[in-house]
Amino acid sequence: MSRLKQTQAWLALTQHYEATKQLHMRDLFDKDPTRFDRFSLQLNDILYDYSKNRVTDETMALLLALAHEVDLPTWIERLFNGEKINHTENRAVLHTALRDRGDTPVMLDGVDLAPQIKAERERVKVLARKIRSREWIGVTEQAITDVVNIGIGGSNLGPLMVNEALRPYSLHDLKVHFVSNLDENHINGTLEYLDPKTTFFIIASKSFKTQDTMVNAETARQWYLNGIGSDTKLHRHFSAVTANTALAREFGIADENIFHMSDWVGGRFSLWSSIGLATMIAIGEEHFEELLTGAYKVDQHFRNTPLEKNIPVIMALLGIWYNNFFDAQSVAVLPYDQHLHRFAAYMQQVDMESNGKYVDRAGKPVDYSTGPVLFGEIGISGQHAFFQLLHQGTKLVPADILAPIFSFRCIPRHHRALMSNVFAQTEALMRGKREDEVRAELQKQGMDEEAIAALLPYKVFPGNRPTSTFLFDTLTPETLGSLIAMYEHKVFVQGVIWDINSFDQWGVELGKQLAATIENELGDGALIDSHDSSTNGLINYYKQRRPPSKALAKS
Ligand code: G6Q
Repeated sequence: MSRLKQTQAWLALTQHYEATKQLHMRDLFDKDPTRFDRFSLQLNDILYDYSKNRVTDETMALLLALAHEVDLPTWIERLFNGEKINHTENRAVLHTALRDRGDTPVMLDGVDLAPQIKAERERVKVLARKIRSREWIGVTEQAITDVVNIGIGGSNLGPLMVNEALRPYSLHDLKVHFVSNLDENHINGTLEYLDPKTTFFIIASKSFKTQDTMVNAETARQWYLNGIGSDTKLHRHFSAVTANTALAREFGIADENIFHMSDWVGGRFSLWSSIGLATMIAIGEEHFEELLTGAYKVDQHFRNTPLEKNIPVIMALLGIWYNNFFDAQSVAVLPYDQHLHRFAAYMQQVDMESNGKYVDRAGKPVDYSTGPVLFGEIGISGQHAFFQLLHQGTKLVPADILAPIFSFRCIPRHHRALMSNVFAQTEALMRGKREDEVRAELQKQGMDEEAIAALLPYKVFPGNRPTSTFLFDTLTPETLGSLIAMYEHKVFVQGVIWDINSFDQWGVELGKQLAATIENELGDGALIDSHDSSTNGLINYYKQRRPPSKALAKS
C-alpha cells in the first residue's frame, strides 16, 4: 500500500468520510449561521467562499493534518527555493521567480536569476513599446497593425486566455491574433484578412521543434515572402520566444528579435515569461507588471500564510476530499465573466497536464486516484447546456464559480441579472429541492394530485452539490494574475499530496514523437503494415482516398 494511504490523516479521513457522507449541506447551513464567515477567506479584492462544500470543522482539520503529514510546508519552500523538484527532467520549477517583486535573490545553481529575468523582460518591453507606439516599422515603413502569435499548448493557451481576459486594456488599433492549430484553416483564416506589410509574427516555442508551430511558422514565412516578394526585411516582421536560440536563428530570425525562455519554466506556467510578449504588446508593460504583481501577492500569501488560511491550500484540499474520498472524477470551472471565456481551457492544461499521472515520484504506480478531469465554460452558457447534469446527474461534480462585482461598462440591468444567476445556482446546487417543496409548488400552480404524483420525481433535486465561489471587484490585470496563481498553486499542492511530479509531461512528448513517425509514412503512396490493423487501416484508407500528389502538400 502507498505511503499516502498509510498516513494517519488518510486513515482518519476514510473513517470520517463513512461517518459524514450522508450529511446534507442544507442541514449544516441551517444549524450554523456562521458557516459562511468560518468557511470563507479574503485576499485583496478576492473573496473565496468555500462554505458550500461538504465539509465540517473536523473534515478541514483532517485535511490540514494530511497536508502536514506529507510535509507540504517543506515542499512549498522547495518550490520557491529552486530545488530541482521536476526530477524526471532534472529541472527547477521557478515560474514564481518571474513575478518576484522582492529584493531577496532568487538562486539557482548558485546564480541569482533576478538580473537575467529583469534584463530579458526589458528587451521584451522595448519591442512591445516600439510596436505599440508605432515606432516599429515594417518593410514598407508602415507601422504594425496586427501581431500573430504562433504557438501551441503552453506557448498559446496562457497568453491567449490572458489577452482575452484583459481585452478592455488592449489597444483598439493593434490586433493580436493567436494561431495554434496545425489545421491550415487556422492560419489561413487568420492571415486572409491581414497585410504582410503590417503584420508581425511571434514564433513562440520553447523547443522550437514542435511540429504544429514549425509548420505554421513556415507557412507564415512563405505568406510573407509571397506578399512582399523578398526576405530582405524579414527581421522586421518575425520574432521568436524560445529556449532554442540556434534553431530560431536557423529559421532566419535576427538575434535582436529572439527572446529567451529558460528551462526552469514549464510551458503551461510560462505566460509570465517572454512568452508574454504577445500579452505585453496587447495590454502594455504597466498592465503586464500588474499581472505579475497579482501573482506575486498570491505567491507571498501561499508561502507565508498558515495552511488553514491559505487559499490555494484549501482549494487543493477540497479537491482531494472529493477526488479521493467521494470518488468524484471531474471538476468544473465556471466563470461568469465573458472576458474569462478561455479560463477553463487554460486551467484544463494547467491541471490535467500537471496531475494526470499514474506513477508516483519513485516511479511506482499509485493506488489512489490522481488529477481529475477539468472542464468548464462560461457559467451562464453552461446553465443552458450541461448544468442539468450538475443538478440532477448521478455524478458529483464540484464546481468553482468566478464572478466580478463590477463589469467594465457595468450596464446595471445586465450585471444584476447575471449575478442573480451566480447566487441562485450555488444556492440551488447546495440546497436542492425536496419532494415536499416540489409538491407545494405544483399545488400552488393548481395541478391535480394525480398529475403531481406523476411529475414529482423528475422535479426533485437532491442538492448537496459543492461549489466554491470567487467574487472579485473587477477583472483587472492584478486580479487576474492572482486568480491564475491560486490555481497554479492548488495544482502543485495536490501533486505534493499525490506524491507525483506535476511538472513533467511525458504524455505530451509521446504525441510529438508518434506524429513525427507517421508523417514520414504519409509521404508516399505505399500502403503500410507497421501498426495495428486499425491504425494501418485508417492510414491506408487515407492514402487511397488522397493520392500522394495531394498527400504531399507539405510544402
Ligand atoms: C506545457 C507543455 C506543452 C508545450 C507545447 C508547446 O507545459 O510542455 O503544452 O507547451 O507542447 O511546446 P513548445 O513551446 O516547445 O513548442
